[in-house]
Amino acid sequence: MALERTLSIIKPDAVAKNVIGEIYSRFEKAGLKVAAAKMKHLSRKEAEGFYAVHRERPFFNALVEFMISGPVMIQVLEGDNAIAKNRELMGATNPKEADAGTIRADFADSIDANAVHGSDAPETAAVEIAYFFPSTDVYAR
Ligand code: IDP
Repeated sequence: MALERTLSIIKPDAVAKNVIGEIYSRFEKAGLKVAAAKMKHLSRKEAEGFYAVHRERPFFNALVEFMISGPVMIQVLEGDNAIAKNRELMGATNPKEADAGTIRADFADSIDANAVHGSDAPETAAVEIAYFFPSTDVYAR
């Protein structure tokens, strides 16, 4: 098993629903440790930069608007196979297709407001972690 780090974001809808603790609890029960964390209200520029790979997609503007609609909780998760494990906990992008018991099945309302973000590969995880955290703010667990 590979010890990995992944970037997780609890999106504005889930922060507004007051389920940060419930989501953290799922990370911890799955063996993922919080190695860095901060709450932040993203600027438009920050959200556009973070989702730059989706710039040409039809949902890009809606996604950026949503991500700046309120504060988000951003964390680095560390653990064995952290990237895949977090994606498993999150469930499918569209909550209607998410398996029962996943974060999106339980807390997301729509494909736009889908509660959480999680990196999808080691390369993107490294880029996304560095986007929000200087390496000195990430603590080996
Ligand atoms: P992921 O968050 O499950 O990795 P991505 O395909 O990377 O999904 O898309 C990033 C985000 O863009 C999604 O979490 C969702 O909020 C939004 N999104 C993706 N596809 C659609 C869509 O078809 N309509 C509206 N929003 C979408």
